Amino acid sequence: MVAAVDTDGDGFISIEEFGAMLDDGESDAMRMAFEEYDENGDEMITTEELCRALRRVLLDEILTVEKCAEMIAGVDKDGDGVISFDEFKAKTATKSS
Ligand SMILES: [Ca+2]
Ligand SMILES: [Ca+2]
Repeated sequence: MVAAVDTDGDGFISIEEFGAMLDDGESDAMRMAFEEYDENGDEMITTEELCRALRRVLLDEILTVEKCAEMIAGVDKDGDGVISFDEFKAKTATKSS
């Protein structure tokens, strides 16, 4: 455990190393959440993928593609019409703080 976290090999876990370990745990959880939405694993969440995932979770059959596109647009910082992991991460981080 110590060896795995102790990146500079001095036998002690520094605050920086400890922080890096926590960060990894956090992005793992986010990665898993992201993969829930990203069905084909291409690192992008499309409107269709978001729609399908939300219908699965909310059991909301009347959730429209337009509504999903709106949600995508709210997260989609670079405007390419899909949500990348970075955009997803940024959105999740804002929400939890
Ligand atoms: Ca995808
Ligand atoms: Ca984007």
